[in-house]
Amino acid sequence: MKLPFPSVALMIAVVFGGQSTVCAQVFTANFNANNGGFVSAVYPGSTGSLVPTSWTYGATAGVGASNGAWFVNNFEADTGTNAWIGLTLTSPVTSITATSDHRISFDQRFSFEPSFDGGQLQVSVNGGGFVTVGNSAFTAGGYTGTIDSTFSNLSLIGGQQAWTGDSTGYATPNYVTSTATMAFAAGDTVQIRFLGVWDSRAVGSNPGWVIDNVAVTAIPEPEAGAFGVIAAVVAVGYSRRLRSARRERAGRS
Ligand SMILES: [Ca+2]
Ligand SMILES: [Ca+2]
Repeated sequence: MKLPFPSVALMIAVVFGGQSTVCAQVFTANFNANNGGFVSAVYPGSTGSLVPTSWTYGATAGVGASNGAWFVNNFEADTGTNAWIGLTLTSPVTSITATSDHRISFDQRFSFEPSFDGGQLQVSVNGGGFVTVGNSAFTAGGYTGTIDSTFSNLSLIGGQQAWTGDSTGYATPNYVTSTATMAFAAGDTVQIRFLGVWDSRAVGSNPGWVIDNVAVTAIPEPEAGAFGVIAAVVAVGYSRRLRSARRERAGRS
């Protein structure tokens, strides 16, 4: 192909992603009209001898203190040491309709005894065992500390990262939005649950942990609002013709 000097064929292909920019919400619960079908339970194998409090649905416990949410107050698991009690708050089963990354988000406010009591987010896929969501999955509002593994070495979550201490703005009160990203496949069934674990003696302020505005959202690919730009620069014979032109100019001078 004969190309005019300078023989640069510049091809820029700009491809705008045509995918929808609307994220598909597959589960949402703001607890304003009801408890969202969530269920409280004592974690099997809890070792404390004292009777724990329970997760409670409150019609005016949530964000802004004017709408519903789930909350749990702090308690001592035992009068001695090295005992713990876990309380779980589990969502209904949610069906996944698209194979993609999903965003799990919720608002929370907590006051746990720092480094000894704490909370985690867990997920069960297709009826399997609940697995704690690792801190690396959080893009916002991740875990705030590591639970002691010496004094509380028998705690269910000893040595693990968890939400512990007071959440940012707890006293105000403000809520922290936590967001984790996980990949699910179309046809999966998913349950999420909040696991709080308390050891003996000292406790945080009440309410100990408040959960509101839980949502699971499918993230389109590419990400909403993104567009791909593919730029290809093809320089055919540029260097050869440039050298040739230089020789021509040199010959005329
Ligand atoms: Ca609410
Ligand atoms: Ca404690």
